[in-house]
Amino acid sequence: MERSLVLIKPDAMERELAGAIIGRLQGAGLKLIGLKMLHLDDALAGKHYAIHKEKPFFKDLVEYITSTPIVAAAFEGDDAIARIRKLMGATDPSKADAGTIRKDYGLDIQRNATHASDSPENGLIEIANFFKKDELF
Ligand code: FUP
Repeated sequence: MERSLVLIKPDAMERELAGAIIGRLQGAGLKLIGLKMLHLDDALAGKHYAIHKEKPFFKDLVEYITSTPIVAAAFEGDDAIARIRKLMGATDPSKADAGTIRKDYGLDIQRNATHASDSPENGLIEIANFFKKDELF
């Protein structure tokens, strides 16, 4: 069993897509084990995107992800990391496969609707950044 953090990003929140995106993941057989709405502060945004700290887009990315409330979800399942990333599609929605969440809902490489963890290890770390133990079921 693997676990992945999924974020519904500001562009998707503004277009009321949280339910549709979570529904797609549940419909694909991923188990929802935690769910909350929150407005990230700079500290949590910086922690979540720490790996991108030196990238030229880091400042914009933190500004963007803190711009509106978002939804954070924790999902669990066999091979959950690869399955969720496949359902989401490429980072850049214009390069994402047809039928993926980012192709259908993403606007551009920054406003790409969703985040999902990229490894089982990061899934556990990212979920722990967003959820207390007693918020996971
Ligand atoms: P992903 O794992 O698909 O979310 O993509 P990355 O970890 O490579 O990038 C994390 C986030 O940085 C992306 F969701 C969007 C943002 N990003 C930019 O804003 N500009 C870029 O050129 C690359 C990534």
